[in-house]
Amino acid sequence: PVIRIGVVSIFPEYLEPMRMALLGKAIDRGILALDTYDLRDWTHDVHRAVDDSPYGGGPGMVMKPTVWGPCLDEVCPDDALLVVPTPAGVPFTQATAQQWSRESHIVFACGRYEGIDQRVFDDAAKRVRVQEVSLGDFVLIGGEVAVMAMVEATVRLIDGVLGNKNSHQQDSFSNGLLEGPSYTRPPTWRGLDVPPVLLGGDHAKQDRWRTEQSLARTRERRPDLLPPDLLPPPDTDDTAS
Ligand code: 6GU
Repeated sequence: PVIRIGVVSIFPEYLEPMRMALLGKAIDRGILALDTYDLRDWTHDVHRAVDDSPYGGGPGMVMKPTVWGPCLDEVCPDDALLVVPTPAGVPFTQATAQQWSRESHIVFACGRYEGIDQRVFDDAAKRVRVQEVSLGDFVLIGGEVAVMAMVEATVRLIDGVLGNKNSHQQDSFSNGLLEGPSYTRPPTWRGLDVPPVLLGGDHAKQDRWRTEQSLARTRERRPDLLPPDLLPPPDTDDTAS
């Protein structure tokens, strides 16, 4: 395969949708190899315990290093990138997806409960690259759904995965801006017209229109993405109210 992806979870069945649709086709074509692992296969006790109460007190449970350590020794070779999905991680962005799409092997370690004993990653970092990564400023129950999002964002950038080879060259974020609106037939629907510029044949004019739409949408929804010179002038009204 071009890329091998391993995912360790206590709910490996959660990951099965990754074998559908475009990612499933990438697997069928031999571009992607997807290995899922049940963390409980590395437990030692009759209860198959993966968690324990936290040192220092506090709510919830922490996942045990004595289970995670032997698991990662086995499923995460030295040349893999080890990714830990956590709301306490560095932000995952389109740039992250682009970097990961050039890796040959990524292993995701999905935590549940309040997290995984930090020594698991301090220990793994002695031999592999480790990245703790977040999807955004919200909290999921576990890492599985985050892994699915990150794998989709990454694998779709690999050559041969998308039907239209270059359809990701125009995505939101590939030029740093949000993508504007799209339209198809019919030209009028429920009293709403397709913008007339798109019905004409002037492709240069259409390109300029799309760039304007991208800028307007980005200014409205994600002003944080725009360089200061493209933002509206700051409000300098200092009138007391
Ligand atoms: Cl990557 N994992 C979890 N468990 N929660 C999250 C997240 C990741 N990103 C945002 N919330």
